[in-house]
Amino acid sequence: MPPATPPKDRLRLALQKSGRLSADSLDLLARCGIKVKTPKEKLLLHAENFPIDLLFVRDDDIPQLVMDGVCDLGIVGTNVLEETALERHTNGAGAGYELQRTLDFGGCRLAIALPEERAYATPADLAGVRIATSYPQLTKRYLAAQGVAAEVVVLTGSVEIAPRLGLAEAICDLVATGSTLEANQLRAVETIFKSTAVLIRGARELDAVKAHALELLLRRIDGVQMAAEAKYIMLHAPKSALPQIKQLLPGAENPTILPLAGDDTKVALHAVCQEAVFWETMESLKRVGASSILVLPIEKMML
Ligand code: PRT
Ligand code: ZN
Repeated sequence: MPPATPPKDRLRLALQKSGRLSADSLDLLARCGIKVKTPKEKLLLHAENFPIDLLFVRDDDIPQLVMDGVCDLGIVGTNVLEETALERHTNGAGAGYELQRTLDFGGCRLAIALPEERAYATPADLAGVRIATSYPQLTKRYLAAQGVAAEVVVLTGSVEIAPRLGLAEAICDLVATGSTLEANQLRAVETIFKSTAVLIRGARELDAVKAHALELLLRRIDGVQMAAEAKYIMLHAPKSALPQIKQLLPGAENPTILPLAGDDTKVALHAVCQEAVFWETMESLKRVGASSILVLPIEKMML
């Protein structure tokens, strides 16, 4: 069935087709209540219940698609975004975009790593070293800022094997857990960029219909992201312990206090905590007299 909204009124969002950001990007949209039929063999999918079309592409293409106005929105790592923006500046191409939201997935860092046995104290030790990377712009920017003259060798994949192949003495690559570096007997010595997935939009102004849809989408994303952190806490407490209990609740405002049937000395307390509730917090609550403590996840939130 064709979508109810005409294409010109539908937002077009570029997403990674397959890779580390794909599942989380689709999951975010699903949590925002946006339904798409998942067969991703299709390049372009229409959402069934929201005026948005999804374009599935390689992550490296996402910044261009947004900056060139082919797509209104994109979800991409800031590593790829910043590298593309720097490259376009270097080439004199426009690199306009607006950051809409920082997302809670895709976290990693771009780090310079050396063979484990190689001595390193300061960035000056990189002088004259060949550094293999898929991020030449970010690497060169870091080296320039440090005033270090090193050679940047561009590789598009498997950067971590460059030292063993004798292509370079160091690498500058993305690190998440660090296990890839460890498996290749490398150690990170400098973090040059911290990355996370973001939602961006092009610099061009949207017409009123699309602008309204974007506003709605952003509000839902905020609701999902707030809910991901937040917890609903319920407990029983002696009335006398309420001041201490309220102080222990992380990021909670105005809890609801309800009477407990058959017990005048105790009340039930319900509160939304904006931050994680750790075991340590629950243990402290118990110590000041709380009992029957329940911590529940929150699916959606609108303040
Ligand atoms: O095909 P396409 O071009 O779309 O995908 P891709 O292969 O270029 O990218 P992909 O799917 O690997 O990563 C997409 C994005 O995920 C990256 O641009 C980052 O923004 C983000 N991301 C988060 C990561 C990692 N974590 C990550 N660990 N991207 C890559 N890695 C790689 C890293 O390059 C290294 O090889 O994972 C390895 C290190 O992982 P650890 O856990 O061993 O440290
Ligand atoms: Zn890529």
